[in-house]
Amino acid sequence: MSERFYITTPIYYVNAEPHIGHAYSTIVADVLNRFQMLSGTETFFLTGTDEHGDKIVSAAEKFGQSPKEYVDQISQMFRDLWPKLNISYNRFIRTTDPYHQETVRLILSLVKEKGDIYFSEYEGLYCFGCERFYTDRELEDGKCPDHKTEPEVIKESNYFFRMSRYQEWLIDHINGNPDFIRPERYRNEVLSFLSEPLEDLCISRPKSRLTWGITLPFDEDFVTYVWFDALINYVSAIGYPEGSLFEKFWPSAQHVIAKDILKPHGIYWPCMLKSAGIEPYRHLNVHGYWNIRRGKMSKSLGNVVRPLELVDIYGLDAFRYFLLREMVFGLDSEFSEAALVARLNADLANDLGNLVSRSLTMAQKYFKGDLPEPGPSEEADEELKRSALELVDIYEELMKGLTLHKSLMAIWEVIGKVNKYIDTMAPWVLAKSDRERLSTVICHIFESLRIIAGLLWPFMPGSAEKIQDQLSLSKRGKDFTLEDLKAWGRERPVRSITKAPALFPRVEEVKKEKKSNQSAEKGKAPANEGNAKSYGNLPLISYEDFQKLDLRVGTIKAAEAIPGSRKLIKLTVDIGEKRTVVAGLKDHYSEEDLIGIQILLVANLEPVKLMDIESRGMVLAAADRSGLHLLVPDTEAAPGSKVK
Ligand code: ME8
Repeated sequence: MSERFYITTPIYYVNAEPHIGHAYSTIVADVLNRFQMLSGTETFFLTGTDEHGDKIVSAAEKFGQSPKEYVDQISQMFRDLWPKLNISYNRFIRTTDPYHQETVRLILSLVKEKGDIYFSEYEGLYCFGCERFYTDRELEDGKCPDHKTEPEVIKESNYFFRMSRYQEWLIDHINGNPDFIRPERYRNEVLSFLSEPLEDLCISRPKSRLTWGITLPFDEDFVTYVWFDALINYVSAIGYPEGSLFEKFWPSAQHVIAKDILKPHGIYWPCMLKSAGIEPYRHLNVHGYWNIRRGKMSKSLGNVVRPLELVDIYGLDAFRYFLLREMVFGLDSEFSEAALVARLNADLANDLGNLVSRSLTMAQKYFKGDLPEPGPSEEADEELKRSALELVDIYEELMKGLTLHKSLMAIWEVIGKVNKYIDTMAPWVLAKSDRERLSTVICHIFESLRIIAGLLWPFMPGSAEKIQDQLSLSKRGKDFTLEDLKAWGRERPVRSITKAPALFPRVEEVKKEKKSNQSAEKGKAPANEGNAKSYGNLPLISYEDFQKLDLRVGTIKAAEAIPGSRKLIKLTVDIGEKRTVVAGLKDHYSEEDLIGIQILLVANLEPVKLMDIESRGMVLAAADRSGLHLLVPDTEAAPGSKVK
């Protein structure tokens, strides 16, 4: 194992607030980073935000802000989120940071000097969502595969990076380093892409069209293409070319990304590095998508899951555990709150939580919290010890191979074995008949738990440290290296063991508690009692008034832009009967996004004429700073179902 480890997440666009997809990549990087710490490696963990380009300008415009005001605000949302998810990064980079901009200009100059940049006129199909040109071959039914929109034809003069020059080198590099891009399916995808001639990359945008970017060092009239700018963050953040961190950490660089940005990372970036005379990164680790109801979670589809809402309800470590246990690294996963609850109750509350709690109770009850020395071992004790020690090696292999869910499965197998060992050894019987055996059994339980807690730390740092504390161990977290974990029987509790509250309350209890808190709040200031006639400035309505509203579930059958309108879309909605509804959604959703989804409709509003079209209903959506979010049933309901 190398002694250094450098891990990065994508730098996220600041055109939307963070969702669980962003949380997942960042938590994975955190887990891998913490695992390396357990291996005694010196690590560096980078994350940040990608702040230039068309997307950001249009997002800022929507809120009537300047790009700078806007990026400052959203970047801060990402920065504020990570500590709440217990992400222990070392640096947060922003592409608007002056040092980054200087490095981009330096690398552009190097690549130009090398003869790898030329000026040319180009006409191509451009997707504004992706901020890149597409070839016909890459489109699906003439549309961008990610945004499902038709790209626009753009003709302009620009600077190009001679990427084609590095095609053969890259194929050889990937073939010579089979784990350069992993898992294998993504390596194959990149190789398959490289089996066709590689086109050069357009790396500039004329300032006549876009000014929010880094000015090219060799032409004042152009800014740098956002991907050429963004990828360079991975070296600028550690002080390329001369910083000591760069020298120290770059040779061990690993990136974590999802499959949406495989091409820039698997093709553009190695070619850019090669051209600039920088060694390629070590590994590109690519994971799949979190989907919701079989569609990718995305802002434009309005189906994002916000991490902090889940953390508030279920607790941080249940959230981290669920993401890491549920997704097979590399494949897509379907997110469902019900699955999260099931895992929390079964794996965390039952298996792990109960094991810790019954062990602490026994230490208390039989030894007043002071663990004795173990007596001679029997076969069953040795077997448990073997399983726990072998787990450390198995875990190490699985973690190195990125099979994070299997590492957790291996830990849970041993948790199951310890629970079974307790049932078979029946310490409650030994307590009456054989105190020496009881000591041996309890010590084996505690040693196994010590190993389990240590291995859980990268996944659930908070809970692992709590368990280490409850076991009265002298060290916490990364101070227990894998080597330490294997030293069976060496650590002694540093103080008496006491009982502790449940680590993972079952979820019915969480919900009950939430409810009772809410009613306690209500008790303080009952909004609908006494003289209260309003919430804030809004007058209260009676239940009868509310009942006058006819709210229905509708399925959108068709969506068409209305010529001459910037905001309106004409929808055909099935609510048991077909309704035409005109809705101001164009700024937030494309027509393609809307077709097939279910919405909630106010079905008994008086018809109104908008752009000469009679609209018979109103679509419900929530509005916040980030835009509009359509309200949708959480599972499919029959069109026309009444909302109660
Ligand atoms: O692409 N499932 O930024 P971005 C899993 N700025 N992961 C997801 C996800 C989902 N549904 N949605 C997003 C960019 N992600 C560029 C990156 S890097 C030099 C520049 C995660 O904000 C995943 O890591 O669109 C994905 O690759 C990344 O967010 C895209 O983030």
